[in-house]
Amino acid sequence: MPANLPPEYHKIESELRTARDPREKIDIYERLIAVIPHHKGTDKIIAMYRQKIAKAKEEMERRPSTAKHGATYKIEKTGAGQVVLIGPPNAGKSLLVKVLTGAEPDVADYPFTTRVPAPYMMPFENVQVQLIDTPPVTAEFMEAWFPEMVKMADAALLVADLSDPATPDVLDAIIRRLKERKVELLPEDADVPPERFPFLKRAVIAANKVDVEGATARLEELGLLLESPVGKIPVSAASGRGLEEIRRAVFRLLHVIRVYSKVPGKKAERASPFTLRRGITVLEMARAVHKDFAENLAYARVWNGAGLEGLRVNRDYVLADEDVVELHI
Ligand SMILES: Nc1nc2c(ncn2[C@@H]2O[C@H](COP(=O)(O)OP(=O)(O)OP(=O)(O)O)[C@@H](O)[C@H]2O)c(=O)[nH]1
Ligand SMILES: [Mg+2]
Repeated sequence: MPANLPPEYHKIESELRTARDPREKIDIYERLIAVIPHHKGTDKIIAMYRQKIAKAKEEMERRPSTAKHGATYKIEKTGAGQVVLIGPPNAGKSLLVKVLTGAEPDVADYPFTTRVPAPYMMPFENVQVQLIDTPPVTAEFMEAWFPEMVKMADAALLVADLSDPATPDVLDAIIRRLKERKVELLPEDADVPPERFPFLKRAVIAANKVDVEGATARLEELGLLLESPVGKIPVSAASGRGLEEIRRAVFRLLHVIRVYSKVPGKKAERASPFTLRRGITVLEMARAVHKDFAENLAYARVWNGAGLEGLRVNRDYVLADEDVVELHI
């Protein structure tokens, strides 16, 4: 073995002692290859790690676990919408979920901490959005069920790690990987026709760890280098900076509105809004409230922040976020 291996090599190599699954090992082998100086004296060791990567990949494919788990990873939707987190190892996905939801997913300073996807509820004003914390993905590994989970979700929150200089490439690789599975990530304002729902997902990037040294420069770099048109929000799950912006952006991705129904002579029930898709009409809202309502709907009255005070509207009136509606049958 050549003696001139850099100190990082030994540090990374020590992670192999606790590495349990093949994905994790592959990640370590790759990082080792990246830090080993490439010259004649290191050809053998690099070849050895390449072989180990190939072996670990075979092992992953042999494992029946992914196929078996496919069904159990269908996470039932609750709340105003389901948003899946996507990101490389150690980016801070779980810590973000923790601070946004108040739940306790496992957070640790080693990669591949999260092993299975799990849902948590994020409060936003008077609604709840379901966030799915997920195991990491890289250019090399994306488990078969992963793109399927993205297809079922309403939107995606991509988590970037600003402590990693390779972040633009890492993200582009993940985005490309999803594209190979026909899933495309779009900016927040994109319209998605219903028949394309599984394949087009609105997304936003949480550029995490803005608190670390050099993060500002990396954020700028991300803006310049990233091929994807998806918007970026600087955030620190550790310090709390940018969390409110993330909450708002996640809600906006869903393209839903909150509508309050009101009984004549009474106040609107602001604590329990109906969450409905953008562009919905009074008639469609009536149908969502109760199917008998829709059949017998005569007209509605609308109150909103823009000055409508009980204006009488017909069934084709298009509702907006925070409209108060009184249905008359
Ligand atoms: N400085 C700093 N550290 C952070 C921030 N967010 C997360 N971390 C740290 O980064 C490490 C990884 O955090 P996790 O939340 O476990 O990352 P993850 O993306 O869920 O990792 P995997 O589950 O392995 O994919 C932990 O040591 C966190 O404390 C941040 O905003 N700033
Ligand atoms: Mg995690």
